[in-house]
Amino acid sequence: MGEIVEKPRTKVRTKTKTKTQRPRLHKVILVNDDYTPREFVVVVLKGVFHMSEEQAYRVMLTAHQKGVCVVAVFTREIAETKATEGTQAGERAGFPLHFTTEPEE
Ligand code: TYC
Repeated sequence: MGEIVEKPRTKVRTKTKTKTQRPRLHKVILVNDDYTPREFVVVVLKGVFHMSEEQAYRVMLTAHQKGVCVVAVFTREIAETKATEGTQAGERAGFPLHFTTEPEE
């Protein structure tokens, strides 16, 4: 009588699985304009993005014909740095050359 019996308790454990997220990639986009010389665009693409003459020429021509061209994809930080480097190379030479970035879907 009056004996206290403790129920054995089942411990509920919440497992926390830590999944390593792959960083979202961002596109560097070359934007066409009417003033930057084609050869200058090619030089910048080769210098900043380490492209061959042929690759750089193709990307330049695509931007020239379509208005924009995806140059490469990187993590956000690197994409932004590369876009700034390309845009600044144009600025230094007095051209309105412009690169932007955009996150990939
Ligand atoms: N449209 C420029 C010209 O005719 C060449 C050019 C191509 C400029 C691509 C910018 O992103 C560009 N001189």
